[in-house]
Amino acid sequence: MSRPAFIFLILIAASTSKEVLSADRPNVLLISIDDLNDWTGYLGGHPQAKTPNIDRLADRGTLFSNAHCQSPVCNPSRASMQTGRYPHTSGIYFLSPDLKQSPKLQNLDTLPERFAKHDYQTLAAGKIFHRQDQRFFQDYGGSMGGFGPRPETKISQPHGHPLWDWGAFPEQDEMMPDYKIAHWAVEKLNALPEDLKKPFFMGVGFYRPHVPMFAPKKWFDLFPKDQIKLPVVQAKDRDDLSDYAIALTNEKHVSPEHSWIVSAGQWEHAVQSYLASVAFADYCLGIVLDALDKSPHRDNTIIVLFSDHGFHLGEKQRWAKRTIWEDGTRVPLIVVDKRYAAGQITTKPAELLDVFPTLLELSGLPKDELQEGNSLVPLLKNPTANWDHPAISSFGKGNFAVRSEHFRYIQYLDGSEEFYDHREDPHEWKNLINKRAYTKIIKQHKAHIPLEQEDILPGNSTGHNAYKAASRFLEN
Ligand SMILES: [Ca+2]
Ligand SMILES: [Ca+2]
Repeated sequence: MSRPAFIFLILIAASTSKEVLSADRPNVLLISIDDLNDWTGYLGGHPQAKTPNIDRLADRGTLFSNAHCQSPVCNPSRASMQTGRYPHTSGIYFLSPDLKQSPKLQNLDTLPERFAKHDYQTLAAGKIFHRQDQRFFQDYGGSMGGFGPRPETKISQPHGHPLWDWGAFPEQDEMMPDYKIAHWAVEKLNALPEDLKKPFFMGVGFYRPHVPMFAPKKWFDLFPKDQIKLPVVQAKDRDDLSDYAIALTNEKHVSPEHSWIVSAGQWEHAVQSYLASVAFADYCLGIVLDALDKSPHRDNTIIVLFSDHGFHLGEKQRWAKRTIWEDGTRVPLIVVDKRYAAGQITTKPAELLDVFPTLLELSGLPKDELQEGNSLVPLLKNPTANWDHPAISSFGKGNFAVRSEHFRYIQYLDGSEEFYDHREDPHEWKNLINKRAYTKIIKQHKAHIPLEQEDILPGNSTGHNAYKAASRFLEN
């Protein structure tokens, strides 16, 4: 063959293979549920949780039952996940500043922007980022009202932050932003032709169970108040914590104090409201999954479901997020990809940070060596594969948790430490830091605390305030 003819054939082959690759690329459906802890069917965080749609998604893919956020509040968790950088790399540890204010993040692609660069159509509605999602998606359908309508007077907590309330409200599902977000996704899925010119990357971000824990009454009726099981709390659990740790996790926050919730007779009602809010968000998820299943894209769409952090409902005698204990960091994480076995559960530690490199690999996009997470594809292939990557979470510079398959190590800025053995202490009641039998394994965990930690970028947030308030327990 003459040389020009040979080159011509190569060019034809190259352009053809590029087209085939592009058409063959899987779609991505990224679903976020805000502030959802482990109160789901498979994770078993609460015995009464009703999440049939999260469960059916897990049945279709791989559930990461030991997955953790990198920060137990929305903004840093989502900024980290969407850029593939830890909070201690970006300096974004708290609810402010915005990710574009970090010199380390401002020039990076976010996850949807990376997909757009590789010829994906990107679209979303609701909350995927902490705010202003329209910056990152080609087509953003809006927040649809975000945290939703509120009654004229608060239902359950007369004082405090306006978002901190719970109870049956409003009357109809149709009035809820999450319902509208689900139906936005249905319309978009129905409008996508069978023969896509570009694969899609769709984000669907639900706002419940984030406060206000409101949902229509029928969702409350699933959990009669007189039958509510309360989280188990050990009275002297906090006696083995340092003053710094107690102050960091309990002061200067907008959530009510546990003692108030109990004395006001609101504990059962608040747990009921969270369960109802979770069940409602799960219902909205089901609306989207049904539409995908009826579409021609069912078998060529990777689905990732996650929550941005955990949530306390009385455990450790506190409420809401902002802790690096199990209740604060454990999140649902499910990856569905038809090329791997269905119904798998892996107990290996996973990080939300791993989603970015995982989706690059599953979609056949170029690997990004600067990503700080690890592709989870080896665990999709083999859920019991050797896995030497513990999950790292932080709440401000100097406050870190390292979660391995069986243990959690915590180190605070005051030098205090905690160590828990999840095989015998799932509630993290018994701090084993001084137990000689654990000395070696504690040292191995401690070695994962990052040596270099970016300073906290300035901002005004509950996290900044709590971090500052707790500093009175530091020496000097
Ligand atoms: Ca959140
Ligand atoms: Ca304890």
